[in-house]
Amino acid sequence: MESKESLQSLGWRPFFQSQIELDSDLLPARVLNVHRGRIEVAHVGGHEIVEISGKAASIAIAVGDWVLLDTDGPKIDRCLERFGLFQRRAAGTGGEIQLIAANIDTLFIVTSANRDFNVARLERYLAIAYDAGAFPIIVITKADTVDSTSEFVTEARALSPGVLVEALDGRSSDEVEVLRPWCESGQTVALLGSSGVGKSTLVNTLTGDHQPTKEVRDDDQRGRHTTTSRSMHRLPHGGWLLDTPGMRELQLVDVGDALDDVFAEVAALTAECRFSDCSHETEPGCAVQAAIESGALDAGRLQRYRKLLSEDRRNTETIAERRSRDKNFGKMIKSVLAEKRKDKGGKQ
Ligand SMILES: Nc1nc2c(ncn2[C@@H]2O[C@H](COP(=O)(O)OP(=O)(O)OP(=O)(O)O)[C@@H](O)[C@H]2O)c(=O)[nH]1
Ligand SMILES: [Mg+2]
Repeated sequence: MESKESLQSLGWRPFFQSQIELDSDLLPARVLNVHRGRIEVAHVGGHEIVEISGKAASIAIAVGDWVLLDTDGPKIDRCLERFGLFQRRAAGTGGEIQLIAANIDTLFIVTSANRDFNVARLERYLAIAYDAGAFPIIVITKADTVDSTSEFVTEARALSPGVLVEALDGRSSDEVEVLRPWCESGQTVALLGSSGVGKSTLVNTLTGDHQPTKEVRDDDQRGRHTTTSRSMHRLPHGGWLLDTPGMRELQLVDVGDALDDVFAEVAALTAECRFSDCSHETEPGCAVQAAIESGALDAGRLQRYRKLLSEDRRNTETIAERRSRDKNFGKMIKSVLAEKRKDKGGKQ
């Protein structure tokens, strides 16, 4: 068991404080791990494992959440509202939403200075970060393997207004130093990026830990995912770093406005089109097409924006549809039961 914690070092905020009643004797605790039937938490008294039972069984809890504990038991009383959430849709046909991580301050979007570098993927990650209320930083690893990273950096900086970009050798403690201000006490950081880009290497350099990393295959510069356990790591400066395999399956689900934050210049042009429902294809007075013709906007960027919009719509619509289907199914069951009752009543 680790030593005592302070609320500040666990990432406590006025936002969470405001959700607690004045005379509450419940204990706020940060969720470090979620297992089947139990969670691992940290609070001012230390770390402990809490069984999920009774009414808590119906509460959806993610790594990074704040819960309130009833200290005799201990039992989970409730989960505090989050300022942000990473989620995904489960694989397969069920497609329900799975919670991946909550209350993440900063997202290191990791890519490497090689064939992994892909603007469409980075734009998608940026939208996910904005939607989850996390501040994104694009980290380009393996800077030591190329003569210059300036092209990668320039391309990455052009993806969203004011986005921070750092190119570095993830194995070098000196170079990783630029990321430390985001890892100070009370800060929670998560990583997102394809397999083999060097996420665990960064975690190891930041924490001094020795998580398994994998040699990437030489032929295509890609790796296969090595990291399988979900966890929050303690950073030496007091922050928390979350390295979970679930992060790599994130999709756009109802990110809505976050796409307009990433593609701010496209969204701004859209407002200037003659028709408010302009599809930016053949309509007259289309500001987006005019910008492409004048060279002010890259046609590829518009295409990628459209693709992400339709992916978001598809995923979001399906959820809405599923909800309405569930509702209708519920109604149908009710009416069948009512019919049955009527029948019974009639026979008596
Ligand atoms: N030269 C160089 N190699 C690096 C750098 N970062 C990571 N590597 C190497 O790249 C390989 C893959 O790194 P990992 O840290 O395992 O990658 P990962 O993103 O955690 O991969 P998964 O856990 O599979 O998702 C390892 O052999 C690392 O040593 C870097 O900045 N420079
Ligand atoms: Mg890894």
